[in-house]
Amino acid sequence: MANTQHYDDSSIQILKGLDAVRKRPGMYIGSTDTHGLHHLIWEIVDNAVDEALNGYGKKITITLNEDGSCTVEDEGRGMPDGMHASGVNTLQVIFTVLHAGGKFTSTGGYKTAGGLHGVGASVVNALSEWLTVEVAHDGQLVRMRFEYGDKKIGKLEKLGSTNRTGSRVTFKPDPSIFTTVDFKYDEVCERAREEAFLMSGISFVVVDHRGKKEQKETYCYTDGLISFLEYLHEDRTVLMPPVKFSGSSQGIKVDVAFQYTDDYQENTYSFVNLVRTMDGGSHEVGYKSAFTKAVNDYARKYGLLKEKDKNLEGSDVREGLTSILSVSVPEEILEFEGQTKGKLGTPQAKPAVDAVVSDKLAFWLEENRDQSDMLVRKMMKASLAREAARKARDEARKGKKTNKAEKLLSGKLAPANSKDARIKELFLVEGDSAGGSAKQGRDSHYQAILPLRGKVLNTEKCSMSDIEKNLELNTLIHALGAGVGPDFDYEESNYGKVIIMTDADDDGSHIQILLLTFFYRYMRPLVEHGMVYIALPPLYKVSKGKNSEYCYTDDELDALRKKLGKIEIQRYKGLGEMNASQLWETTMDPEHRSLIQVGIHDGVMAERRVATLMGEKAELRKRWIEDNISFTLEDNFKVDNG
Ligand code: 0RA
Repeated sequence: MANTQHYDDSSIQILKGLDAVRKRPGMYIGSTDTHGLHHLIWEIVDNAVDEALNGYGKKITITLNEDGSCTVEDEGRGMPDGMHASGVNTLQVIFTVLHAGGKFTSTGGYKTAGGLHGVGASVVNALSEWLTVEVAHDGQLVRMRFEYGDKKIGKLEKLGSTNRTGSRVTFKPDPSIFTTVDFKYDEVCERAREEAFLMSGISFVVVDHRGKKEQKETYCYTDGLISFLEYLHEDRTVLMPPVKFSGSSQGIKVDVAFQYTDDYQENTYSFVNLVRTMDGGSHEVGYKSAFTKAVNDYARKYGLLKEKDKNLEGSDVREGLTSILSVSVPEEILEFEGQTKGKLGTPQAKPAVDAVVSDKLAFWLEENRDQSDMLVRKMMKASLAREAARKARDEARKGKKTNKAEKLLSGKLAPANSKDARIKELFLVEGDSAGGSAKQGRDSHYQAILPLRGKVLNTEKCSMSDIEKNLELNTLIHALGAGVGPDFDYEESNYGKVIIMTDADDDGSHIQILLLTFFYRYMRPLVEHGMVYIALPPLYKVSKGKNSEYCYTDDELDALRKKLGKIEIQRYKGLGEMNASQLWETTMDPEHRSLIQVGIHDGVMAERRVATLMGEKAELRKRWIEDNISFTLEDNFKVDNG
C-alpha cells in the first residue's frame, strides 16, 4: 500500500515537472524567441562538454538537419542507460525528470551550470516535438525516443553492435512554443567558436544540411585564449604580442589573457565555468584591482612614477586593454546575481583572482621590462590627458561656456529650457527641413533639437584628431557636454536621452549606423547605460472617412487593411513630409511615439561586427556580407521598445 502510494506520488510529480516547462518556458530557457531556441542547443552541448572536460572524447558535433531538428554528438563514454533506482531506465530519468540533468555528472569534474545554463536535457525534451537519444558503449548501440517530452516515451531499443562510444541527441523544437524554429548557422558557429576558444584541445564541429550546399566549420585551438585575442583584434592595431597566464587559488582556477591595442577603449570579457558573465562580478573586480596594483608597484619600483606622482588609475591602466578572464568556480560556492544572472556573486572569487593576477602579472612585468616600460609610459600619457580634460570640463562648468562650444552650437542647436539633464532629450535630426519641423513641434521644456547636415564621418576609419576636426561630430560632442573618447563621462551628459531621428530609408539607416558607430567607439557608456535611442517615424498614414491612423510597420498596415477594408494610404518617404504637429504626434510625443533603445547585447559580437562592417578591411566586410545575406540592426544590438 505504502509502496503504491509512493509510486503514484512520484509519477505525478514527474508529469507535473515537464508540464511546468511547457507552460512557462521562459522560466527555464529565458525566452521563446530565437535566443531561447538556440539555448536548447547549448543545454545539450553543455552536457557533452562536461563529458569532454572530464577527459572523455575530444570532439563535439552539432548538426542542423534538413527536417529542422538538431543533433548534438559526442565521443564520450555514452550516457548511462541501465536501470535507475526509481525503477525506470536512467535515460528516461535524464530526459523526463526536471533538473535531473546535473545529477548524473560523474564526480571530479565541475558542471558548467551557471545562471540559466545546465538546467538540463529534460527541459530541451519538454520543448521538443520529438527527441531521440542514441548511446553507444560496451559494443552496443541503443536508442530511446520521446514525443513532447514525456507525452510518449518509447522503449529502449537495441540497434545492434558498434565499436565506438558516445552519445547522440537529436531534437526538433516544438513550433507551438517558439516564435521561430529556424536555427541560425551563423549564430551556432559564433557560439561554438567561443566555446572552442575557452576549451583548448576540444573540437567543435558545426554542420548545416539544410541548404543546397552543405556547410561545415571546425573550431579547435591549441591555445584558445590567445586565439580568442587574435580573433578579437583581427582588424585592430596591437601594441604587443598577447600574454596569458593561469593559476589557482582557494580551489578557483583562473585563466587570463590580455593584449593592448592603440584604441583608448578597454574590453573585458569574463567567463565563469565557461558561461559569459556579461555583467562582471567579483572575479572581474579582483582582476581589475590586482592589475592596477601590479602596474603601479612596478612603475614605482623602477622610478617611472616619481614620489610626487599620483598612482595610475584603473581607467588609465586599462586604456586600450582587451582582457579575457575565465575562471572555474566549484559548484558549491557558485552564486550568480542580477536580473539576467550575468554577474558572479561568489565573494571568494575576488581574492582568488587577485592572488593569481598579482603574482603572475608582477612576474610578467619583471620579465618583459621593455614592453612593461612602454606600457607604463602609455598609461602615464593617458593619465595626463584625462587630468587635462577633467580640468577643462570643470572650468567650462564653473565659468561660462567656452567660446568654442558657443560658436559651434549657435544657430544649430535649439536647446531645451529645463536644467534637469535627466529629463532632457536631444534629438539628432536628419536634414534641415525636418530639423525645422522638429524645432516647431517639440516640447521645448525638455526637448532639444540638433539638425545634422549631410553624412556623418565613419569613425571606425579615422583617428581622434579627425573627429576633433569634424564639424558635425564636434557640434554633437559639445551639445552633450560630456567629453569624448577616454575622457567621456556619461554622468556629465546634458541629456538623459539621445534620440536619432532619420528618414525610414537607406540614407536614414546609414546615418543611424554611422552615429551608432561613433557612440559605440567614442561614447560607449552612453550606449551601455541605455541612453541612446532610435526614433521610429510612421511609414504610412491611413485614412477612412474622417478618421486617420498611423502605421509604423507593413504588418500594421496589413492588419488595418484587413480590419477596415478600403482605405486611403499615404506613404511617408521622409520626415520632411510631415508638418510640425504631425511630427510631434507620431514620433516625438512620449505618449504616442515608439523608440528603439540601443544596447550592447553581446560584447564580443558587437566588437567584431562594428570592426568588420565599418572598419578598414574591405575583405573582411565582403566575406561577412557574403556569408550573412541579411543584416539587421537587431542582430547586433539589443532592441527594446521604450
Ligand atoms: C555519467 C556517467 C557516465 C557517463 C556520463 C555521465 C555521460 C553523460 C553525458 C552527457 C552527454 N554526453 C554524455 N556522456 C556520458 C558513465 C556511464 C557508465 O559508465 O555507465
